Amino acid sequence: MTKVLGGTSIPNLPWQERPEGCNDVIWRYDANPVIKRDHTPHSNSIFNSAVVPFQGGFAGVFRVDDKARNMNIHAGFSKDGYNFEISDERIRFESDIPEISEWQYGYDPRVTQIGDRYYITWCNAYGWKPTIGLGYTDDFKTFHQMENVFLPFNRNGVLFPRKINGKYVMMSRPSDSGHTPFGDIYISQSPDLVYWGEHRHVMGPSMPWESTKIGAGPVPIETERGWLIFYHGVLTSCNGFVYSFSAALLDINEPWKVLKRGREYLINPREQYEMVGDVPNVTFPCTNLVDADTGRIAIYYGCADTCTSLAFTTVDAVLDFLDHNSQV
Ligand code: BMA
Repeated sequence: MTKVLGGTSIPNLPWQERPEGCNDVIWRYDANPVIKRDHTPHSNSIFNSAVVPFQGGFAGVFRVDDKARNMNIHAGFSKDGYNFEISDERIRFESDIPEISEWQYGYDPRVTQIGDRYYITWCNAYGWKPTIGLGYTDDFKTFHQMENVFLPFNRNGVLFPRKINGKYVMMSRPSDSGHTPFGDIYISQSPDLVYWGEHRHVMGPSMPWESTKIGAGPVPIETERGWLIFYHGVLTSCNGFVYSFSAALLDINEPWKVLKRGREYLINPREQYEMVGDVPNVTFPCTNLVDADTGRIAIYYGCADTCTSLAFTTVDAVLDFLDHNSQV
């Protein structure tokens, strides 16, 4: 088994064995979606959300669009990773920076644990324009907002789970004000989570399934072979965008160097709950929980901008796929 570095044991990781006769690298939970759109009294949809192990169970930050169609992020908890209690109120960040902390909208959170602290990155409106917001919590009750990471326009900010060469490292996807028709993954580095620079290009659109734009997905998984990441890719069809996802392996010390990258998607919209919803044909991963003991991975992904689903794989299954199906 390929070693997962810096990870933790998650004995209660949500898990189902690969169904008999299924050869897929990633397979879906048979009772998807795990979080339905009307999970809280005022939710229109709950999708693209982040879950982490917390106090023997799980906690998370969830993208909740309400019935007025405001886009917000909410805290939630779960004992088993399947049944969630999600607040019907948005997170209200405490902050010493009034210019930054006036809430406008926020979406697509990721949560990265570094030490005992949980950092939240999300697409945060500043001047009603999207950029990367950054905050932290120690208990998922009180949340603190820090400086925005970048100027608008940017989305899909994902923080690595440790410093690399003494610096914090974040992936992001510079974009425009709309439903951006382009997008590459970049890396930026920071000594203090406030000042970001030393930007590096990681990768851009390539194969047909990801030919319009790509963006980082969940928090990178550190393995003895490199950083394993899942990322989404978008194809423009005659009927609009199609969001699928695949995997890549990045160099452990210079993560802007791509060692392997999937030629094919691993999950694409094909189940009813992925093809039908507020935005049809979207599978959008924001979480990968990894049990360091077994290499099992549980992926939470948004479906059709409406609900949240679960899928399963293992570190070795994804690396084996990359070994035999890499485009680089
Ligand atoms: C992106 C983001 C995601 C969304 C996707 C598909 O630009 O807004 O939150 O899932 O579009 O609508």
